Amino acid sequence: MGAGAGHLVPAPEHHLVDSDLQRLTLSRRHLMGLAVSATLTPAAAVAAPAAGQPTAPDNATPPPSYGLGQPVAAHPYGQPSRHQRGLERRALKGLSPVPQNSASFTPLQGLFGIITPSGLHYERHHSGWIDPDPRQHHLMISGAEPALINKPMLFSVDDLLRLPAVSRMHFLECSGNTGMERQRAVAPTVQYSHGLLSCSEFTGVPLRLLLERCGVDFKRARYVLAEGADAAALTRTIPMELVESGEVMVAYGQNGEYLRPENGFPLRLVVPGVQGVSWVKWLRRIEVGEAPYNTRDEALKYIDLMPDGTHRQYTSLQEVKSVILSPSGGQTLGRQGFYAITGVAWSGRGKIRGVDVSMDGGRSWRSAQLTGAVLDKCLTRFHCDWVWDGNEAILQSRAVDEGGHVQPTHTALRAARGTGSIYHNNAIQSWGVEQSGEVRNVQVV
Ligand SMILES: Nc1nc2c(c(=O)[nH]1)N[C@H]1C(S)=C(S)[C@@H](COP(=O)(O)O)O[C@H]1N2
Ligand SMILES: [Mo]
Repeated sequence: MGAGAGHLVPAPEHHLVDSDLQRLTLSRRHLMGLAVSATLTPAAAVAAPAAGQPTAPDNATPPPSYGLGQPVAAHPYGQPSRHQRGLERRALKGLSPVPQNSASFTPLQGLFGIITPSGLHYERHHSGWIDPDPRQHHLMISGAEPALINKPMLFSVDDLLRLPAVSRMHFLECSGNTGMERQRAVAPTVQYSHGLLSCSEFTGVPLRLLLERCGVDFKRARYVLAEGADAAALTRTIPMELVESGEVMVAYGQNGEYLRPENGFPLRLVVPGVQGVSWVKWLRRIEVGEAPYNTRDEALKYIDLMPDGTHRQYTSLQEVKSVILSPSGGQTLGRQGFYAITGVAWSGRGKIRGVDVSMDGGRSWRSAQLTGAVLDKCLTRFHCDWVWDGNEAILQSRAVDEGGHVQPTHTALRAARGTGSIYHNNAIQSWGVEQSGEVRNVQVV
């Protein structure tokens, strides 16, 4: 399968395999046309032909259908096109010896806009995913001491569904995302470098509302402990200010339907802007207390070793960050000419103010266009036009949020945090474009 003129060849996992092509009973000419569009990667889709290039006859549109298509409800639950192959979450071999305590990555390089389809949301489980019966599942809200709460309560999922709901779009990022890239460029594709990142519309009940119903003493109870129903009994402390802001939500909905079991069905905590581990899945218990809980998941893990030998604990915000998704690692530029560089930016502190893009490894910058919605603690899509002259280039993006926080270089991040921690790497990502058109993960220091 050749690259169309001016087109990007996607990373290997997005090629149709030969046996797929053989099953298509079309003429070779149509096959060629299909093969290019059939990969359905954004890379192939967004790269416009070089200006003034006539459309190649090989890309001619196939004739329309003259017969009937498939009947309605052939798939009661719709599926992606059979031509969209390879757009899957993927696990890294060797990341963990146990697949129940591991992670799978979202294929960011293949997504449009800002929403992650639920079936492609990344996964991070500490003891495997479970699928609790929503008729049995409950959320218990109690106090570390009886005096902190007037009326401890047990909510069924039905109880929660009857309360006024809110729906909000937010990104969810594991604090270990890009952790492998702390020292040097490792991951071959953006799926593996940045794919512990997804974005959904979540629907649920603000936790503040539930705590108010329980008569929590907000003066004394300044912390909340959230616990999951999985065997890991994952527990995290959430500061009460976040709950009082109204942003923290007990969610049951994701992208218009119930949460997927992998993502916490029937209930999960949504803590916008905060690292993934605090978004407790299969949420079964909330306790209010006067002090942070210092649980296993916040004492032995999710701490950052600083250059002076101390640990940063309770680091929770996901700082301003961005990444170019196309062109990105593993893809190949087919020929010199026009490319629409595109990617996503996000900040746990609020909205994205702007994104700059560099084609020369950070020597000069151009401002990208923010396209689509610019929402609070949500992925924001950016685009920047580029005419590749066929020479080596290093593509970078640098986001700034509404508070003026700027995404750092690796050098700046190391100066501030040293090299001992793996969490919270929000450094500028570089993609090296070679003369051959191959795009590789490189690190610019
Ligand atoms: N109960 C429970 N909640 C959990 C986890 C878990 O293993 N168990 N993993 C956490 C971590 S580390 C992350 S990054 C997110 C991942 O959410 P996702 O699997 O929906 O992407 O869930 C968090 N909540
Ligand atoms: Mo995580």
